[in-house]
Amino acid sequence: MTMTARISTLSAALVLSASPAMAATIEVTIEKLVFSPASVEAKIGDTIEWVNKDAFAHTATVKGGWEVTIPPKSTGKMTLKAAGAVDYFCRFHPNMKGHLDVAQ
Ligand SMILES: [Cu+2]
Repeated sequence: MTMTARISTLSAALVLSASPAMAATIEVTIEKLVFSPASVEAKIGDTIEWVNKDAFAHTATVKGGWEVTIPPKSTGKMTLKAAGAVDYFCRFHPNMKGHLDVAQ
């Protein structure tokens, strides 16, 4: 690929990511009691999909906020509706911690 082509591909990607219509689904894997990646950058309208590879249930729980249950060998989803930084944990395994940075 030429340098010019690389630059135009990059700028096209930046334009697309700036568009509110381009909502993404961001996968967070849970394996052996760990959220991975532990920290995620997302935008309002994006969906977080937790994929639980463990044989027992987990949750993504925000103190005083929302909670998503993720059954064993299954998935749980949530669409982000508010901007800001959010710390979450698993209700059953409080040492499991995750973080979302949600941009406007
Ligand atoms: Cu758990």
